[in-house]
Amino acid sequence: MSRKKIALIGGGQIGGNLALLAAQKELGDVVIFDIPQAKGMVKGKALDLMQLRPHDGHDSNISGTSDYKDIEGADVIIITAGIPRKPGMKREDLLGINLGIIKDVAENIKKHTPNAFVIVISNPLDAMVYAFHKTSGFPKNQVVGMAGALDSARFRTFIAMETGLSVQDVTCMVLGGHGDTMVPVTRLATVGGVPVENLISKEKLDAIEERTRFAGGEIVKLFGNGSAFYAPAQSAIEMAESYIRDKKRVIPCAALCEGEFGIEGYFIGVPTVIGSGGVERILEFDLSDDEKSELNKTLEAVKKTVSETGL
Ligand code: TXD
Repeated sequence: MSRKKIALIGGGQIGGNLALLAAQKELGDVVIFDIPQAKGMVKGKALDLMQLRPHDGHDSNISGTSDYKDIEGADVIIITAGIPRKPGMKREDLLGINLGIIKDVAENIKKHTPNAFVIVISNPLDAMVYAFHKTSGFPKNQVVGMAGALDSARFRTFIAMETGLSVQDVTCMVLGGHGDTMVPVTRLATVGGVPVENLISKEKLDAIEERTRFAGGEIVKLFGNGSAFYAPAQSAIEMAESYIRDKKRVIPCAALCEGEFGIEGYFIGVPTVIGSGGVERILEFDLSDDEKSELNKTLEAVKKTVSETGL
């Protein structure tokens, strides 16, 4: 059986880490695509990663290109094309520039890899994955946005840091848009099955929820130029691996809701089953009144940004 092929559209901070992680997990051969001005960078990153293989003992082929023909046959596409935030910017401020980029990328993906499973990362995420779907015309099971996996990982991290317990045993989810109105579902968070309310005070939990909502901006401020890239890359790789290995992982992802949670026609963070069929199912559950209110608030924020795409 031939190796799978993963094409990374955008070979910057996240793209480079995606290539490293995909190769180390032996998910398949990796092609890093970028614009002609960045062709040298992605060819250099690919060559550098090829030279890492003897230490890792894997044989994935890694290449860099600015020619869309080189992505043909890709099974998975991961899109980070676009600009990241600078301090003081909201993710929504990136729409003006990144929307044009995503539309161009979508046209090329439709032409060169019409059957690929597409994971969109570029911000503002919920609007960018919507724009990709509208422009490409891909079926909803073939298009998903990465955000909830990262936001939930951040939530888990802060809970583990507060309790001093293993992050491996922290389970939780963040629903909704990838923005300041995201919804950490604390009611369902546990450490080894023990509800977090039994381990952390309400005031500390409120602070953890708030830190989770603004965790991206916290790193943007520290960096001064650019945004997080290690955890975002790993988050997307978990989604890609679940597709490639048909793992049926349940991961909070921006999936197209058509009635789920009472949402119609928008990509937003919901518990998503990812397997060889791509987005195979959205798992629903009853929300408390407060959670419903928070989900409506984040949905309104998503609707506003999506409306600005004009799609
Ligand atoms: O959870 C999430 N979804 C977010 C997403 C987490 C972190 C970062 N988030 C967003 O991902 C961020 O706000 C950006 O919109 C993207 C990519 O972030 P990254 O940090 O990787 O940005 P870089 O390092 O600037 O890389 C972007 C690359 C760069 O090499 C550009 O040359 C390239 O995108 N680029 C393109 N590639 C292909 N095609 C086109 N048209 C193009 N334009 C730029």
